[in-house]
Amino acid sequence: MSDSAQHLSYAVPGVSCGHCRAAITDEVTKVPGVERVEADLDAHRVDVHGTDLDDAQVRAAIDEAGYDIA
Ligand SMILES: [Cu+2]
Repeated sequence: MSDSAQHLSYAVPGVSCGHCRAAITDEVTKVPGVERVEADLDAHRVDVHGTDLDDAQVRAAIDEAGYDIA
């Protein structure tokens, strides 16, 4: 019974268009436990939903996509 739904939120100033959204979604969905990635282009924010998420891995994936977290 280790399942625990989680929601992590990151301020990512560089997220500004559909390309950014696709690049980040591609990378972050590879992280174990991630079920859904939402990139808000106006708020420059990335929301990650899943179970047993590893914050460090999600941050690394956003970095791998080429974006800095504020
Ligand atoms: Cu873009």
